[in-house]
Amino acid sequence: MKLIGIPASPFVRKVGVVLTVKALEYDSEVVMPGDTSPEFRAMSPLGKIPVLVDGEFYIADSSVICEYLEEKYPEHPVMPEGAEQRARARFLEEYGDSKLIENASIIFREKFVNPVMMGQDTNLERVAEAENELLPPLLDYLESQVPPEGYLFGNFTTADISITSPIFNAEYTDYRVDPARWPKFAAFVQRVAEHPAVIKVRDAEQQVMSSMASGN
Ligand SMILES: N[C@@H](CCC(=O)N[C@@H](CS)C(=O)NCC(=O)O)C(=O)O
Repeated sequence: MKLIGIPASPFVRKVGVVLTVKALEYDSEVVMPGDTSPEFRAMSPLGKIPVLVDGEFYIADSSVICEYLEEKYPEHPVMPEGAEQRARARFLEEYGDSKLIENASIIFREKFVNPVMMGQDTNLERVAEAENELLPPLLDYLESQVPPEGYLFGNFTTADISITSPIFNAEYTDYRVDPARWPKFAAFVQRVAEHPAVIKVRDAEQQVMSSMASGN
């Protein structure tokens, strides 16, 4: 299998973690978001990463990919049991993939991508807005959803990585979820970060990001 995209994308990381939890071997191919090559566009008509290639088959969109993986490779499930829990897991996945990424990525872009990778200025007002106004209500909601111990639904699921992956991007900077204000969610982020699949995927991501920073 091949996972296409830049590993620091929260969506690519999410799929990498699901593949790893399922013990599925895959190669990574670094493709930047918005790549215009006809080969990439043929696989990803919306121009977005990630794309998964599985033999002759390919498909884009992290949620679609994770659902495909769950159906095709049901061993080591990444969805909870039961219609209600599964619906709740999908909702939390969507919450992470939409509002949380939209706002956490402001910090990642302004304090990491722009200054470190692009040599551009950081918009400090935008960072302050994200940290003080946009993210707190989202973190309040997540604080109300995560358990004091363990994962969202017992076993580790796609929802667990979906609601933390955007935070891992913000953590490329000095940003951390404030444990004084959101103690349950801050501890949850830490627990997910310590899951063996997450450690493995983030270690590989670090290697790619370091070699990109050093130009190799
Ligand atoms: N719903 C998609 C969103 C993927 C997405 O937005 N990826 C970003 C990179 S993190 C991208 O490729 N953006 C390029 C663009 O929008 O042109 C998914 O879950 O895979």
